[in-house]
Amino acid sequence: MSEEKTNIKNLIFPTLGIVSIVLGYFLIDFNALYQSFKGEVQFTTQDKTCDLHKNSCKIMLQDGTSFELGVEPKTIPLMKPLIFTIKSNNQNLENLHLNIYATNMFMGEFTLPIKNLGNGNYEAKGTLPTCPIGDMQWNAEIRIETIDKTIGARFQFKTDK
Ligand SMILES: [Cu+2]
Repeated sequence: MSEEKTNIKNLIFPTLGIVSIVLGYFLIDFNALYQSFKGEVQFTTQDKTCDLHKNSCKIMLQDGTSFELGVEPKTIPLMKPLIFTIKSNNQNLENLHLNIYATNMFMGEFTLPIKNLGNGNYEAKGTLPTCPIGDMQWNAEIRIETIDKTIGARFQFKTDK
Protein backbone atom coordinates (compact mmCIF):
# COMPACT_ATOMS: atom_id res chain seq x y z
CA MET A 1 0.00 0.00 0.00
CA SER A 2 2.64 2.51 1.04
CA GLU A 3 4.76 1.46 -1.89
CA GLU A 4 1.86 2.22 -4.16
CA LYS A 5 1.49 5.73 -2.63
CA THR A 6 5.14 6.43 -3.30
CA ASN A 7 4.68 5.34 -6.87
CA ILE A 8 1.76 7.72 -7.29
CA LYS A 9 3.78 10.59 -5.76
CA ASN A 10 6.64 9.83 -8.08
CA LEU A 11 4.23 10.04 -10.95
CA ILE A 12 2.21 13.08 -9.87
CA PHE A 13 5.02 15.60 -9.42
CA PRO A 14 6.71 15.14 -12.76
CA THR A 15 3.29 15.11 -14.43
CA LEU A 16 2.30 18.38 -12.73
CA GLY A 17 5.61 19.84 -13.81
CA ILE A 18 5.04 18.91 -17.42
CA VAL A 19 1.44 20.12 -17.36
CA SER A 20 2.46 23.53 -15.98
CA ILE A 21 5.19 23.89 -18.60
CA VAL A 22 2.73 23.06 -21.37
CA LEU A 23 0.06 25.40 -19.94
CA GLY A 24 2.64 28.11 -19.48
CA TYR A 25 3.63 27.79 -23.09
CA PHE A 26 0.04 28.34 -24.21
CA LEU A 27 -0.79 31.03 -21.66
CA ILE A 28 2.15 33.31 -22.43
CA ASP A 29 0.83 36.24 -24.36
CA PHE A 30 2.86 35.92 -27.52
CA ASN A 31 1.18 38.92 -29.05
CA ALA A 32 2.26 41.13 -26.13
CA LEU A 33 5.77 39.71 -26.32
CA TYR A 34 5.83 40.35 -30.03
CA GLN A 35 4.51 43.88 -29.63
CA SER A 36 7.11 44.67 -26.98
CA PHE A 37 9.77 43.39 -29.35
CA LYS A 38 8.36 45.61 -32.08
CA GLY A 39 8.36 48.49 -29.58
CA GLU A 40 12.12 48.66 -29.87
CA VAL A 41 11.70 49.94 -33.39
CA GLN A 42 11.09 53.67 -33.68
CA PHE A 43 8.40 53.90 -36.32
CA THR A 44 7.36 56.97 -38.24
CA THR A 45 3.73 56.60 -39.22
CA GLN A 46 2.24 57.83 -42.45
CA ASP A 47 0.25 61.06 -42.45
CA LYS A 48 -3.41 60.19 -41.67
CA THR A 49 -4.61 62.37 -44.55
CA CYS A 50 -2.70 60.30 -47.10
CA ASP A 51 -4.82 57.53 -48.60
CA LEU A 52 -3.09 54.62 -50.34
CA HIS A 53 -6.35 53.96 -52.21
CA LYS A 54 -5.82 57.30 -53.96
CA ASN A 55 -2.10 57.84 -54.25
CA SER A 56 1.27 56.90 -52.87
CA CYS A 57 2.28 58.05 -49.41
CA LYS A 58 5.68 59.30 -48.31
CA ILE A 59 7.39 58.90 -44.98
CA MET A 60 10.61 60.61 -43.92
CA LEU A 61 12.61 58.79 -41.27
CA GLN A 62 14.76 60.37 -38.54
CA ASP A 63 17.97 59.59 -40.41
CA GLY A 64 16.78 61.33 -43.57
CA THR A 65 15.81 58.17 -45.46
CA SER A 66 12.52 58.59 -47.29
CA PHE A 67 10.10 55.92 -48.45
CA GLU A 68 7.21 56.53 -50.79
CA LEU A 69 4.84 53.57 -51.01
CA GLY A 70 2.18 52.95 -53.63
CA VAL A 71 -0.08 49.91 -54.00
CA GLU A 72 -1.36 48.49 -57.29
CA PRO A 73 -4.19 48.01 -57.86
CA LYS A 74 -5.37 50.97 -55.80
CA THR A 75 -8.53 49.15 -54.71
CA ILE A 76 -6.18 46.92 -52.65
CA PRO A 77 -8.21 43.73 -53.14
CA LEU A 78 -7.76 40.67 -50.93
CA MET A 79 -6.81 37.32 -52.48
CA LYS A 80 -5.36 39.05 -55.54
CA PRO A 81 -1.72 39.76 -56.35
CA LEU A 82 -0.63 43.19 -55.14
CA ILE A 83 2.40 45.17 -56.18
CA PHE A 84 3.90 47.52 -53.63
CA THR A 85 6.09 50.06 -55.38
CA ILE A 86 8.54 51.87 -53.15
CA LYS A 87 10.72 54.85 -53.93
CA SER A 88 13.54 55.92 -51.69
CA ASN A 89 16.15 58.67 -51.73
CA ASN A 90 18.63 55.93 -50.82
CA GLN A 91 19.40 53.73 -53.82
CA ASN A 92 21.57 51.28 -51.94
CA LEU A 93 19.23 49.59 -49.50
CA GLU A 94 19.42 45.81 -49.45
CA ASN A 95 17.61 43.03 -47.61
CA LEU A 96 14.57 45.14 -46.88
CA HIS A 97 11.22 43.58 -46.13
CA LEU A 98 7.68 44.82 -46.13
CA ASN A 99 5.93 43.46 -43.03
CA ILE A 100 2.18 43.53 -43.36
CA TYR A 101 -0.28 42.66 -40.61
CA ALA A 102 -3.83 43.57 -39.63
CA THR A 103 -4.20 45.69 -36.50
CA ASN A 104 -7.86 45.00 -35.67
CA MET A 105 -7.67 41.21 -35.98
CA PHE A 106 -4.92 38.63 -35.92
CA MET A 107 -4.55 37.57 -39.52
CA GLY A 108 -0.90 36.58 -39.48
CA GLU A 109 2.08 38.62 -40.54
CA PHE A 110 3.28 38.66 -44.12
CA THR A 111 6.91 39.35 -44.79
CA LEU A 112 7.45 40.34 -48.39
CA PRO A 113 11.02 40.68 -49.64
CA ILE A 114 11.69 44.09 -51.19
CA LYS A 115 13.59 43.98 -54.44
CA ASN A 116 15.99 46.79 -55.29
CA LEU A 117 15.27 47.72 -58.92
CA GLY A 118 17.90 50.46 -59.01
CA ASN A 119 17.74 54.28 -59.08
CA GLY A 120 15.85 54.37 -55.79
CA ASN A 121 13.06 52.14 -57.08
CA TYR A 122 12.03 49.15 -55.03
CA GLU A 123 9.23 46.64 -55.29
CA ALA A 124 7.48 43.97 -53.22
CA LYS A 125 4.79 41.58 -54.33
CA GLY A 126 2.25 39.65 -52.30
CA THR A 127 -1.33 38.66 -51.70
CA LEU A 128 -3.39 39.42 -48.60
CA PRO A 129 -5.74 36.74 -47.26
CA THR A 130 -9.50 36.96 -47.38
CA CYS A 131 -11.25 37.93 -44.17
CA PRO A 132 -14.63 36.74 -42.83
CA ILE A 133 -15.18 40.01 -40.95
CA GLY A 134 -14.07 42.64 -43.43
CA ASP A 135 -12.93 46.23 -42.85
CA MET A 136 -9.43 45.19 -41.97
CA GLN A 137 -6.91 47.86 -41.01
CA TRP A 138 -3.36 47.03 -42.00
CA ASN A 139 0.10 48.21 -41.15
CA ALA A 140 2.81 47.80 -43.77
CA GLU A 141 6.24 48.41 -42.27
CA ILE A 142 9.76 48.79 -43.58
CA ARG A 143 12.56 48.63 -41.06
CA ILE A 144 16.10 49.79 -41.48
CA GLU A 145 19.00 49.30 -39.12
CA THR A 146 21.05 52.33 -38.22
CA ILE A 147 24.24 52.20 -36.18
CA ASP A 148 22.55 52.39 -32.80
CA LYS A 149 18.90 51.54 -33.40
CA THR A 150 16.25 50.18 -35.72
CA ILE A 151 13.91 52.71 -37.24
CA GLY A 152 11.00 52.12 -39.54
CA ALA A 153 8.29 53.48 -41.79
CA ARG A 154 4.72 52.43 -40.98
CA PHE A 155 2.17 52.75 -43.77
CA GLN A 156 -1.51 52.18 -43.06
CA PHE A 157 -4.47 51.22 -45.21
CA LYS A 158 -7.88 49.58 -45.00
CA THR A 159 -9.43 46.83 -47.06
CA ASP A 160 -13.03 45.69 -47.62
CA LYS A 161 -14.01 42.03 -47.68
CU1 LIG B 1 -9.60 39.91 -40.72
